[in-house]
Amino acid sequence: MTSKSCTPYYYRPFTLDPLGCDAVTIGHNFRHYLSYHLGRFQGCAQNYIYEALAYTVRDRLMVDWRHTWNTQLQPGTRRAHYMSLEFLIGRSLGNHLLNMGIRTATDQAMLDYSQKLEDVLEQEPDAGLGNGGLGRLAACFMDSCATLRLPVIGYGLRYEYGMFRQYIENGYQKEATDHWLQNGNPWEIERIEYTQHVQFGGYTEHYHDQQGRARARWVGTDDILAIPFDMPVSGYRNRTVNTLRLWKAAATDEFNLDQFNAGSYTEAVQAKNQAEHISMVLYPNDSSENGKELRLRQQYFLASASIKDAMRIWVRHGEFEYHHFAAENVFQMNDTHPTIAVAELMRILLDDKGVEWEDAWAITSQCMAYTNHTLLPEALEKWPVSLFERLLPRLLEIIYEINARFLRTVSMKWPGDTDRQRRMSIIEEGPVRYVRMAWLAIVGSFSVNGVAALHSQLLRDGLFHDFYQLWPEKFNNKTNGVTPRRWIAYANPGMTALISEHIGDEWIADLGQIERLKQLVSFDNKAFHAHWRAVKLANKQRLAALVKSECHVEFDPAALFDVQVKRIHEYKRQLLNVLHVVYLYLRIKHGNLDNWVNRCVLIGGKAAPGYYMAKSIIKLINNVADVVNNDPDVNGRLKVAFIPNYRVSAMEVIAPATDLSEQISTAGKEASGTGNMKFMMNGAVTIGTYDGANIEIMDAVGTENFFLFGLHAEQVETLRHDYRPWEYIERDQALHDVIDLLRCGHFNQSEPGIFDSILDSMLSASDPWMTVADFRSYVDAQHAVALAWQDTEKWTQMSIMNTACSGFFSTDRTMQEYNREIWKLVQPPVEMTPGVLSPDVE
Ligand code: 26Q
Repeated sequence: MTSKSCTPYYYRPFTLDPLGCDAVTIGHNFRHYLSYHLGRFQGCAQNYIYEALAYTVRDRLMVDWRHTWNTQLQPGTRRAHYMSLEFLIGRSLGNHLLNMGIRTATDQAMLDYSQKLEDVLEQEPDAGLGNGGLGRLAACFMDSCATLRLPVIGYGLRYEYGMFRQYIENGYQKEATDHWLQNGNPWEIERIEYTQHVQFGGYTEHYHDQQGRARARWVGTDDILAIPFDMPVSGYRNRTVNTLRLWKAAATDEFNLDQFNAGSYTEAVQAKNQAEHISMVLYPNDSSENGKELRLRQQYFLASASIKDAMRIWVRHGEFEYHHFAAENVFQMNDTHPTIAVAELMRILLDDKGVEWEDAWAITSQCMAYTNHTLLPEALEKWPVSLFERLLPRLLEIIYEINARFLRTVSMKWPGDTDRQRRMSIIEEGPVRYVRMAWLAIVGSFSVNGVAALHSQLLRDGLFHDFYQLWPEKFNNKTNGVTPRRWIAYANPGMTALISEHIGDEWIADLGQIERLKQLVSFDNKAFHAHWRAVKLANKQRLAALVKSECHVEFDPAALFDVQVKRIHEYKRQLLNVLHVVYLYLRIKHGNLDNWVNRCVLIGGKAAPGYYMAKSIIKLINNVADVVNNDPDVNGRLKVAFIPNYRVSAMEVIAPATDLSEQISTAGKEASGTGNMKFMMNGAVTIGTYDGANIEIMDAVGTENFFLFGLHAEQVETLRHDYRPWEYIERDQALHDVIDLLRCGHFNQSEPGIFDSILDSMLSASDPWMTVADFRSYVDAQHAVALAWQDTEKWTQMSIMNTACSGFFSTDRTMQEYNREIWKLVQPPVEMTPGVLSPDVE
């Protein structure tokens, strides 16, 4: 017999009073936080206003967050775990306000406090926990999973320092640290109670257990604590709040105690610092950083803590029959970075849970899935065996065993084909032996996907061909997307209001509906077209103000805004863009102004700190900008600016203001691209090569609304055998003049020779990026752009068509495909939770 009175008080369920979401209550709560929690009053620094407001908003997520979590932990619920070394989240406050539908009320609450919400939002530092596309993709995926109510948990690292801050000095990139956590992070909740231990170093012992079975244990290790910090991921107006769990590294107490007992206080503190190094800094995507021990430590730290956490949750909530683990858990590995998870899950099953190899392998290879994000062979991760041996000895043993068994499969299928065995081996043999992480990922996963149709095709035909022949059923494509909440509804409120006025607002959570804009494309919708242009113009004014303050360059909002923002890399060919700028400059100098269109060229992006060529390209862009912007002959016809410290919050201003989106990579090199999709959604027209998701963008929007140019991937590969860049220069006077002007030092009068390596590589027969081969075709396409721009009405139609055809590129579609074909999760039933949010009034 149980009665209410004998229930321990800590088990007694309680309900939370719903928090009001009207302006008065929000304002009241905000002032409460500011004064009673932060101890600040009227007239305090702006960042406290932001912080108090963030807590106010977070409170309003809490009930739904708890409810979503509990729902997802129900026994029998299959969950996906998105494992990624990067989550490029950007800012959170404005995004939550949008998702919760309380922006208008919050606006008013801030006005009542004599604050503009827009200014408060600007106080939030970007969570720059990623390099670029791959990291931002993870953040967009999380957004869509919450909106689709899919039980997906994100697992990542809580870097103390995110992506470096870039500033420009004398045209050169300089790096500064990004201590984004300096003023605390109001969105995170530390959950010390779910701390995990992660082992490093030590050695393995082999023994026989009581049943006489051969077993292994990993001993003598230095353990590190992994402390989880949870960030809420709100869905769009659906009462769902998913979780992004980020691990922070800390020293174990035992570790410290040993040292303290030995009387070495300072050494103990040092050891603590060492341990905390693991989650200290995000590695920039930098080939010079390849093979760095700390990076491998980060990878294992993430993989181990996350798998242990997933297993803890699963065991605690009902299951303990390990053979069922794969039925309820799937891990999606964002590139090879967390791939050591394959060996770690094997280790846990074998050594800790006593599962037999065959069963452990069946479980592991049924719950791991791998996404590839690159076709550049030099970017494939490999780790020296010697490093593995020292850092993760037990995992290396397991990898050897996986490899031995795998190579037996290979030799059964292709008897005697030793060359194939050498190619497919997870261990690369040679003077230095390496573990090939992509091979481990493929062998250990039931699904391997690329991120755009062409990319997945090239994986099957090229890089992964041997594996495709062995296991064709593993390979699939999942074309990337971006979240329309952040990239349209939040970033472009003017366009959002205009669209919703005409087709309603369901498109925000169902982007397929945006196709209905097509009915407004024809000439007779004059008022709509004028309104469309007015929105774009206002967005361009906003960007012009940013460019003015950041680059000290005046952009005329009436000019064509021609934009290329992305990481600086040779394959992305910012150089080709520069060649075109110099070409336009020469046209002005030569008075060749037929069909001239005024342009503002904006380029932005970070170069990896150790990537010499990429850094030279930034210097070149800045020097060209300097000459062009200060030449009186140019007279406002052409402006060039390099925007420093390109990041998520900068893109939120840039994409809505862009007319022309530059997607000009060497064909076959850009796996997908996602910036291309953000621009398209915001009504920019693309000038692009037949590469990555550009192809699918062009298919969706029609060739008449896309400026295609350049060699195709197969042509690039064919040409490579006999590439003679100088012949293009001899044949093309315009290209000749451009190269001559660069060569003679016109853009580096006081620094002779600094661009020689750039010119030499462009003119070399072995230039992998074939920049000059695409010059003529690019310039011709740019002429077509200029002609189209001159016809304002035609350009407006193209712009609307781009937005109207962008439905496919929502991550909602991408996530539905992952779910249907890989994860196979079920959405939990909708049921109302306590705590009523105000009805959406926006
Ligand atoms: C590797 C080793 C050591 C340190 C860092 C790294 C590292 C870090 C980040 C290697 C690669 C990355 C990021 C890669 C990336 O962003 N790839 C992009 O992924 C996008 C999403 O799928 C695609 O759209 C882009 O085409 C692809 O370039």
